[in-house]
Amino acid sequence: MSRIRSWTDSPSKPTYRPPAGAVDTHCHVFGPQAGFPFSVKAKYLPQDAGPDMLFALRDHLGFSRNVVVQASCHGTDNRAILNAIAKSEGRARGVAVVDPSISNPELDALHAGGIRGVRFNFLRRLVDDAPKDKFLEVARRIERLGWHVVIYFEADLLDELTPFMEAIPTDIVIDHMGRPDVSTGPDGPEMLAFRNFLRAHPNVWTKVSCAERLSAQGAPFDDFVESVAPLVEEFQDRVLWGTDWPHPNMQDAIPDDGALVDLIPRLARSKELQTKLLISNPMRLYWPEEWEEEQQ
Ligand code: 0GY
Repeated sequence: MSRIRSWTDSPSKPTYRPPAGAVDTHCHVFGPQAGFPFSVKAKYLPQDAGPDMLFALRDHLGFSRNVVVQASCHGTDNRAILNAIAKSEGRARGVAVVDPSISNPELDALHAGGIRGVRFNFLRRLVDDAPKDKFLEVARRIERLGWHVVIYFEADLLDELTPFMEAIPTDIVIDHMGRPDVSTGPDGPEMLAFRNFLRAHPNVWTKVSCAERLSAQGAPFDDFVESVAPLVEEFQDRVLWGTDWPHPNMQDAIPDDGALVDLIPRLARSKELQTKLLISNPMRLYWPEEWEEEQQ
């Protein structure tokens, strides 16, 4: 497998300036491979995109913090994201992918390293298996740490996964809204099904991210904006935003990260909504102690 490159080295400077303290809640690191090898089960082999590059992009885009999500190419070896968190000077936290047989002391060590959630990935093109029964056991075991569960699936699985998600005792964050078809507007069948799911499940949050994957039209992503802005308004206390840098598997349509940031004021159409999306919501989930202290 040859190593692919799915990001640009020269993203534009966004016109929109995120408020001070803004959090990019969905990004990854790839390696660097010399220190942090990819999994033998990886479905893609990316070029190195390590913490220095991530933090340079964070600063360029005007963000303050990152939530680094374990990418499938690193399997259940979380050392690359732990390395990024350790180098961030307190400005990154992480979401791990764990082997269901992980011990409690190993979970405690991940917590000490800045991990605040586990990710369950149901995309067949990214992982070989997704054992719901074992995931559920993991979800029950991480509850004591105050973590949440991040789930990545595509819209055709929403109904099938609903009983599984209802059995999870913690908060749940759904990556990229469960990848709905945004081309049919906010009340198109998949967007409506997802909004109804959020209405019925107050412990479920979502990332309103990945216009570049979900838009049928491409930049400037009008279909995505039209479908997603009403969701941001309705669920304003349960939405997060992220760049998805370094955009795994997007080598044939590499997005401009600056243009993605410029979507934020179109999705969250007031300063108040932007503050919730970029600061209050992610801080409550990933830096709760710091957030509570700041509120006093
Ligand atoms: C994303 C999307 C993708 C990849 C991964 O873990 C991963 O490899 O999440 C994808 O290919 O859709 O959220 O980064």
